[in-house]
Amino acid sequence: MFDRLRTPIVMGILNVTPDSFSDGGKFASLELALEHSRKMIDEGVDIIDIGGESTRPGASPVSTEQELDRVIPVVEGLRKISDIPISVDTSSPQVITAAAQAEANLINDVRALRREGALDAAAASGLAVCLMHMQGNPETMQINPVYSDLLNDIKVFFKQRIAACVGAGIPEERIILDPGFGFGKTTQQNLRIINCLSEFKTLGKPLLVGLSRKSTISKILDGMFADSGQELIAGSVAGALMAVNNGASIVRVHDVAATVAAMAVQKAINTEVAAAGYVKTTKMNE
Ligand code: 9MG
Repeated sequence: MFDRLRTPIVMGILNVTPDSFSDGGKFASLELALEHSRKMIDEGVDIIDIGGESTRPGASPVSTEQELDRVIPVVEGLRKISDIPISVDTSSPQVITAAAQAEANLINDVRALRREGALDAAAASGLAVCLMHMQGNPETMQINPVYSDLLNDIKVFFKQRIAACVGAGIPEERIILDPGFGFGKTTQQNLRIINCLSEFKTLGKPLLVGLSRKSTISKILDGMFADSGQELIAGSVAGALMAVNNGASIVRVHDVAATVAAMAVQKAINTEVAAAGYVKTTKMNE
């Protein structure tokens, strides 16, 4: 799936929850979702991540029927108009199976295939999987998250989930890892994860990072601007660049055009350093 793609890969977010595309009935939501997909494709997105369950802190779970109803028509509709790689953001075995039938390419599971039946459904689907680390569940995860050793705890979790996937028949090369920025982590823990992504690179899998418009970014910017809409985008793009420079292969973003442009500049600078063969020096401003 990723062979034809440049790295780093920009994954565009397509939320099909009721709060994301305001009402208007099913057809209107499908049309709006496809319109937004076309926009992201025009802006240079590499893969579109479609999700029908809000996983924001405090969010309640949705039923399987609701999720199938929201997500699968959009996957089918998008596949009809484009061969863009499609990721489906789900933890549900039924949605995994239906997504594969609708010709999705990747299952992005914030619960790392821990829900009953998800591992077997993912293995049977033949799709690539993204295993995300989350401490707790979306309803409670931000209430005082505690780790004995943040990076090591996440690494141990990854090793266990990789072993479970391989045991269920998912080949190693179909596995992507995500440390779960914002999922049961404090602001400081989130920042540490971005600084220490190389710790997870030792597991030999592509890393996905999603920090777009998350509360850690808005907390950093809090109080600096009267209206922080544009600044939240700029802050998210800066975070994505840092993640890529520290080893992320895929960034999950809302703002595709801004991220693609920023990454083009980043690539030019990084390539010049590589081509000229000198060692970068960092000088702090005095
Ligand atoms: C669905 N979703 C929301 N945030 C996410 C993140 O950071 N990573 C992944 N893989 N999925 C996410």
